[in-house]
Parts: sequence; structure tokens; C-alpha cells
Amino acid sequence: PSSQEDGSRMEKLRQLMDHYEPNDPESIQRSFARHLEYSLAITRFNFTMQDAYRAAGLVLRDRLLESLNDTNAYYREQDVKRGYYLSAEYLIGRHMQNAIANLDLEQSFKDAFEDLGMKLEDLFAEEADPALGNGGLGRLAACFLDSMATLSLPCWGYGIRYSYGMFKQGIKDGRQVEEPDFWIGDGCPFEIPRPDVTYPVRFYGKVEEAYENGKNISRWVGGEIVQAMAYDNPIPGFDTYNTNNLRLWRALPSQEFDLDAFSSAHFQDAITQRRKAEDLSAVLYPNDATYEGKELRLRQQYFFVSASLQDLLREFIKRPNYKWEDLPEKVAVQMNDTHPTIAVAEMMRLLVDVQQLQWDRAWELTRKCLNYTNHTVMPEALEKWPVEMMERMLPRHLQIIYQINGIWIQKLLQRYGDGPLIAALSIVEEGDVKKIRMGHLAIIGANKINGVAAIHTEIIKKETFPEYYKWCCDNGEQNKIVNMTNGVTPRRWIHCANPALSEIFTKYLGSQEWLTDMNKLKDMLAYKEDSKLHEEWMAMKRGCKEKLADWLKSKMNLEIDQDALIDIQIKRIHEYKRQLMNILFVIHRYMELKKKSPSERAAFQKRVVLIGGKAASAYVNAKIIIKLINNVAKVINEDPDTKQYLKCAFVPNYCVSAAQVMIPASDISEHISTAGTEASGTSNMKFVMNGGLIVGTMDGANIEIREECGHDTMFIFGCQEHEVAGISARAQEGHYPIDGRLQAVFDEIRSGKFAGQAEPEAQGEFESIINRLCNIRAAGTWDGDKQLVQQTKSRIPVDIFAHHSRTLCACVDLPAWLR
Ligand code: F58
Repeated sequence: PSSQEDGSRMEKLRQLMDHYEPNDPESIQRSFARHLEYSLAITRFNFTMQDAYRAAGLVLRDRLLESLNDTNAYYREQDVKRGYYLSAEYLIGRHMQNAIANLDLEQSFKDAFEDLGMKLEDLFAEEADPALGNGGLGRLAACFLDSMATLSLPCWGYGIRYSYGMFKQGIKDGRQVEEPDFWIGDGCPFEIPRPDVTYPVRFYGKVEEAYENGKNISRWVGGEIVQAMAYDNPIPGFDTYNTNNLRLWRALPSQEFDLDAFSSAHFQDAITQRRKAEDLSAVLYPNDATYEGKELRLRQQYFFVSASLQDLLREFIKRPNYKWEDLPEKVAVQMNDTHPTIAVAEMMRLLVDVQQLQWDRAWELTRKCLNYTNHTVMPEALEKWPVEMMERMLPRHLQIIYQINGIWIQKLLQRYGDGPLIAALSIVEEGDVKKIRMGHLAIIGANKINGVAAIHTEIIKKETFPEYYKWCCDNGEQNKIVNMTNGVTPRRWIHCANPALSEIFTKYLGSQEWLTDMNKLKDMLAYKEDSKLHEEWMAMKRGCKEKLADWLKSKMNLEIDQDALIDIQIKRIHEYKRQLMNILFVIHRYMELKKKSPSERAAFQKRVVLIGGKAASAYVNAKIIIKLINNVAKVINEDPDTKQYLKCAFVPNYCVSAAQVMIPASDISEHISTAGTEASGTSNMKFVMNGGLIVGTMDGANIEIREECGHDTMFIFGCQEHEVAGISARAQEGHYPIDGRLQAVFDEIRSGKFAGQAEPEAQGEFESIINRLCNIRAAGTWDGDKQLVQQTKSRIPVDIFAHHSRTLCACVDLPAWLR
């Protein structure tokens, strides 16, 4: 159309759209009926709760689109600096309740749906829990999205729209079974497919050198091209009109079926090609601590990184009078762990090969824009990709990495001369299989590197990247490695998960400001001795326990005594997180109870121990621990002498929505990793925010939470990080005596009490696990040493991300009986 036609059409549309969707209950009902009837083609006289959820989701989506579009227009108009969070994982959890709260629609929605005879909680329960992440690292990314939107920071997330998220965990005969999680089902009402936002992403092929316009240039050609298509997920902030975006990429074949191939003998090839493209975004790798050196994993990483960088550079170029020198003032990219760190080479490729910038200039811009968060203390848990694989899949990137490394090594040689330091700092690891160290690429290509808790950041400097830290110190760049302790969003973890507690805080503090400034909770200390608050507090806890009891009954037919102390450990199952130690303690407690007379037993604090978490599918030891927990639970829960006083259960399929029910109900929670192994932990923060007490080791963020909340709100035990190596060395030499109580627990397990002749295989497994603890290598039965069992860690951003909401909070003192 001519620009005149364009103008009048725009004007007409503007008049038609001169109002936003109204938010009163009646308008919400009208919009709900319209979506049921017209968007979903379901009659409003006969619909299911699932239909109602979907229609209500669309009602919200309309409103989210308004604020998303306005926010984007505002960012563009203000020409603001943009932040981009690159993460292969987002454990976002359910959208609906959070979106209603953040859009300030709680009352209208409640009125609208109650009037139609529906409870909001029932609608919320219909939503699939999108689990596009493994654990802490993915959930952290989701919490940051919420915080960034709430702080009105112009920051988007980029990731992968996996068709299958984290597997669903079932328990059969006490063992974990994995079921695929096709979370998209009939479609997610909150996402916005953008068929118009697609980018080509190339794999394989070769590099051609050419001489053009007086310059040597490299051209990456051939291979195969996959299309990345955007799916947008609006992320509304709380108490702000600001709405950000989580843009997830789906892989599609670059061409539709070639009809000739389709009808000829190549039919199978055409299908295979198509499927190969779609495989890219099909499933999330379900490992939480180790990386799998699988080709598909590197393909996934490059796929989403390339699409994201192309997208954000396109946005930069759209700025009026953009200048490349301004890139670091306008763009900050945060790399969440090593998964997106191919971004260093891709940014260089896009700037040098596509935008034709000089190498040095491109390198300066790249280094100023990118930042890297480390989530692991173990050097061997950092990703390394075989050179051979990279050469085949990303030949141009390998060239770029070699060039970056060549310049870097020259610098090091000038500073230190040749020696072992050079090999330690090189991006390329020599050996039988030559590898590219992605952690090294990240630290060399990043502006700032951060750890995720104070202790973790110190470990990064001293143990994970000591040579690099030396280089920083020798070159006056001590501040290159910084600490940024993790945080979590109180909107989801208090306001949505525990509305009764949210009401208490708001009532006593006089406003909802604490929801965006957790420091305000310190004012609750004024009511520390207030018996009215204590009463309300205990009523709140009782309510949460009732909800948990109903949930456990419906999910796993477990009945719990709501007067018991609720003791919870929920996180990925891992040896370093020590669920095994927890269950050994449960056995000990059980044995103590058994020894007592009935009247003595009555003096015991009643306790319900709940343990939940998924084990990576190939992680044999973790799976044995799940089996042990289930077998122990069975014995204890069926024992008429003790079941009144001690109950234990493994809660299947731990996920974000399960955490939202369990955390508020806890009296105590277990964060008991070996000191120095848990980078931060984030559920520790969520439990504390809900008034729970922590049983923990001096590890990760426990240490800072303890400082913030007061030493008397945490039960600390175990050795400190600097003592671990000595103990371990002494234990290897057999100089570490086993406590008699622990020995008794081992004997009980060995006696066959929890498996025995009925399950000889399980008995063997249980014994093998104990043997390992005692440093006994039983011939033939033990394969644990061969497994890749590594510890990982996590963190948050720097630069413009530095303002994330602080969530370590003061907690109100609890009644003495809990201590
Ligand atoms: C976790 N890491 C840390 N990694 O273990 C935890 O201490 C920390 O609080 C959290 O990050 C957030 O900083 C973690 O979840 C993974 O799941 C990776 C998934 C992909 C393979 C490697 C581990």
C-alpha cells in the first residue's frame, strides 16, 4: 500500500483499538466466554475445567500482549540498554497464578470466576508445569526473569522451546521410572508463536577463503540449514506495567518437503532430514551435574545461541543511527553456565564475517558485551567439546577459537614465558582427544565472571580457575571475577505459594512493598513478641500443612499427622547433596524409637520426613538411593510400634508446582551437602522465606542466609570446606572411625531389614552403597567409580543485572517447640 493508504489504515485501526481490554470482573467474564466460543470453538454451555483453563489463559494473554507490546515500544523509543539472558534451561513452572498476581488481577479474576461457579485454584491445577530445565540453574533463570520484569529492567531471556521437558518421574516397586513429558499437549495458551521471526542456523559445511574488496574473508558454506522460529512468552513484572519476554526457539526444517523427493525413492531421506531438524529442540538433556559429550547437545547449544545473537543484533541495527562502538553501551549478554558459551565465537563470526568488522574491533566489542556465570566448583564438570566434533559441525567457529587462543597464548608467553601455566590457560586441551574448554573460552571472552554465593566465588578463584585468577591479579584485573549470590522471587515463593503468609506480612507491614523490597521484612521483628502474630503465624502454618496433607493424600495416598514436625529435603538426587545421609539418619531415629517403651516413645517429637527429587536417568547410585528411601519408608510406615511417631516418604515427580505446596508447610528443611560442593542452593532461600528453619552445612548460600537470619535460625553441623580434603585423605588411609550409631545403621541395612531375601538385587545395591561409604571395595559388585559423578554449582549476572532483588530475608522467630 502507498504511504497514504498506510497512514489512513493505521488511523482507522488506532480508532478501533482505542481502548485496552478492561479488567473489571464482568469484562473478564465476557472475554472468557468469547475465547471459549470463538478461540477454542467450544460451546459455553458445555465445557471442561481444562477448556476453562485454556480460555482463562487466553483472557490473560490478551492483557499480557498489550503490556508486552507497549513495553517494547517504550524500550525502543527510549533507546535503552538491553540485557539478554542466554540459558539452555528455564524451569518456569505454571504461568497462570503468577501472571494474575503480577498483573494485579487477583480480585477481578476471583470475582469473575467465583461468580461463574469456578475456583481459581481448580483452574490453576489444570495447567501443565513447563519443566524446561533440570534443577537450580534452570529455576534461577526463571526467578531472574520475574525479578528483571519487576525491576522494570529491559531484559529478555532466550532459550530453547523443548517439546519434551524434564521427564516425569514415576515410582514402581520403589524404583524411579521415567516417562516423557510432552508438556505442550494441546498448546500453551500463554505462548505466542512468531512464524515471522525466524533465523537460519547452519551446521557442518566448510569454510572458503576469498579475497574481496581488498580483504581476506572467510565464508562458511554448504552443510545444512535449520530454521529457528521464535515463540514468545510474556513475563509480567509485579507492581509495574513492564512486561518482558522469554523468547524460546523451536527448530524447523529450512524447506518444506521437496515434492520430487517426496514421491520418489528419496522419500525416506526427506523425512529423515526433516526429523533431524526437529530433533534439535525435541528434548531437554536430563542431567543435572554432568555434561554429556553428545553431538546433539552441542547442536542445541549452537542453535539457540546463534538465533538469539542474530535476533539481538538485528534489534541493535534497527536503532536509529546505530554505531558499532555503542554496542557495549546498548547490549549486555549474560551466559548462564558454559552451555551458551559458543556465543563468544558466534558473536565474533557475526561481527567479522557478516558485519565485516575488523578482528580487533570485534573482539573488543564481544568482550565488553558478554558475561559468564559459573555454576560449578568442579573443573571436570565444565563442558569440553572434542576438536574433531567442532571441526565437523562448526568449522568456522573452530577457526575463530584457534585465532582467539593464538592471540591469548602470545599474551601469556610475553608475560610468563613458556611453562605449565600456558597449557593450563589454553582454550585447547591437548591429549589423546584434543578438546575445546568452554569454561576457558567463556572467561577469556567475558567482561565479568561470577560465582553464585560468596564461598563459591572464592572456590572459583582458588580451585576452578586458579591460573586465570592469577593472571587477573598480575594484570590489575582482580575485579573480573565477582560474587553475585543467587536470589529467588518472593512473588512466586511467598505470595503465590503461601497466600496466608503474604497476607500476614502485608497486614503487619502496612503495604505490599515487601514484595519488591525484601529488606522491609526486617520490620516484622518489631512484632517478635506479639502473641497475636504468633497465633496467626501458627494458623498459617497449620493451613499450609493441611494443604500439603490433602495433596499427599491425593497424589500418593499418604496420610500424615499434621501435628508432626515436617522435615523436607527436595532437590535433584545426588551423592554430594547427601539424601543418603538423611535416610541413614531416619533409620537411626527409627531404631532409637524401637528401643523405647511405648511411654518413652510418646516423649519423642513426631516427625514426617519427606524426600523428593529426580535422578539423572543414567545415574545408578542416585537411583539406588531412591530405592533405599522407598524401602525404608515402607518398613517404617508399616511398623505399628513407631508409625505414630515417625513417617517417611519419597514424594514422586518433584517439580516447581510440588515445591509450591511443600515449601510453605515445612518446619525444617535439609541443605546438607558436603561443604564446598553446593555452589549456592536456592530452595534454602525459599524455605527460610516461608519461616522454615534450616538443617544445613557450611556450604553455598547457607552461610550467607545464616548471617542474614541469625545463627539461631539454622542448625549447622559438619565440617567446613577447608577440612574436607584432610578428612577425605585420612578416610582413604582408614583413619576415620565410624560412629557407633552409624555402624548400627549399617548393620541394620546389612541384616536385610530393608530388602533382604525378598529383593536380593536391592540388598546387593544397598550394601554396595554402604561399602562405598566405608571405603570397602567389594569385588565385582561396584561400578560407581566408573560413573561420571560430578558436582556442579550456579549464579547470577553482573553489570545491568546487578540490581536483582535481594531475597535473603529476616525471618520471624518461631515458637520454641520447633527448635
Ligand atoms: C545449580 N546447578 C547448583 N546445574 O547445583 C546450585 O547450587 C545452584 O544454586 C543453582 O545451580 C543455581 O545457581 C545446576 O542446577 C545444572 O542443572 C546443569 C544442567 C546441565 C548439565 C550440567 C549441570
